[in-house]
Amino acid sequence: MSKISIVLGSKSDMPVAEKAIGILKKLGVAFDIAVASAHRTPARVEELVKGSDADVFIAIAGLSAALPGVVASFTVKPVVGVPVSGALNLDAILSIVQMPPGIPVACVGLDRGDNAAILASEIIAIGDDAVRDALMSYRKEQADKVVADSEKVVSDAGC
Ligand code: RP5
Repeated sequence: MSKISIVLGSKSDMPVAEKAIGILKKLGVAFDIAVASAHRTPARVEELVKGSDADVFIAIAGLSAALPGVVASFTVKPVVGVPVSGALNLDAILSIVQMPPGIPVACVGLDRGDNAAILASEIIAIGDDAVRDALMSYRKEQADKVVADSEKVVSDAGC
């Protein structure tokens, strides 16, 4: 059973999805992944979302990024949208951020598949101690790296 379902608007969004996959594997959160376009295969999006046993969706899309909103239209489970960079960048960001009232989606930064996976895992962690512990360990790992980086900077500067 998947806790998180990742939906990509196109196979070309895979580099962003890889960031999410890396985090979910690190945290030990079960996930599934599929390509389903809001514009090219709307019926497939509906089928995937309505048939999913996941608790949270991550929807990754670029350009006129309707996918997160369309996923949200078929479920009351949380949806985290990831805008994918392209020629303009603001197009995808605004398409996700500016959802009309009533059907919200969360939006992380441009290409931030990693943050989408962390946010989705934090939602799962509300009712899952193992995921909460994995998130706490990851936070500590990041803090330890900052301290180690600082020590290296000081050492390299010869102070
Ligand atoms: C969006 O259009 C996809 O999410 C992708 O980011 C973008 C380009 O898609 P392809 O033409 O590469 O399939 O729907």
